[in-house]
Amino acid sequence: MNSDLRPWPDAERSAIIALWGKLNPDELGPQALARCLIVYPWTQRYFGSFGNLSSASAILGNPKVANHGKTVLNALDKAVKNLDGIKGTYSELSQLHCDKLNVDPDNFRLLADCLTIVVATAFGSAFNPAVQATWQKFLSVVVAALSSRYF
Ligand code: HEG
Repeated sequence: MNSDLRPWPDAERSAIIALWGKLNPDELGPQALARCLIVYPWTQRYFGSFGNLSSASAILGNPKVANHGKTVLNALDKAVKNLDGIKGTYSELSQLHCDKLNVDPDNFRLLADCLTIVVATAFGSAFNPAVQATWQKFLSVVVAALSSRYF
């Protein structure tokens, strides 16, 4: 059942699935989270238990950051496999980030943007403007779903 606003056009659906199939979450997840913590240092406030985040190289070499980056990116698999019900798929995760972790929802967008940069770097010219448009649309739906508990 489609609980999101609009159905995905077939071309976008297949573009997301194709890109996801070529993407290595265990490699790109750590890179995306590390970038987010380096580029937007205030996001470090949620990771007080992660140890040394005192410099870019500390963040890039921090195993807890790497692990959590994997967790975050692997969680996107659920959205890719459930494109028509992303909001429902992430209702519990949204609740966790809102009620327990108290993560400011603006940060979802920041992490999504870092992820786009990491994906663009990994795919080079294959990440053409049309692919980027669809990828960012997908991430926007994910961000909206994670933010749903807040509003
Ligand atoms: Mg979140 C936990 C996914 C953005 C801070 N995050 C989690 C978990 C998942 C997840 C799957 C584990 C949940 C569990 O243990 O049940 N996070 C997730 C996604 C995205 C996201 C898919 C956005 C694409 N998270 C996000 C952002 C921040 C954040 C932007 C803060 C800037 N997440 C956060 C923290 C935890 C999680 C602090 C708990 C980490 C821990 O203590 O291990």
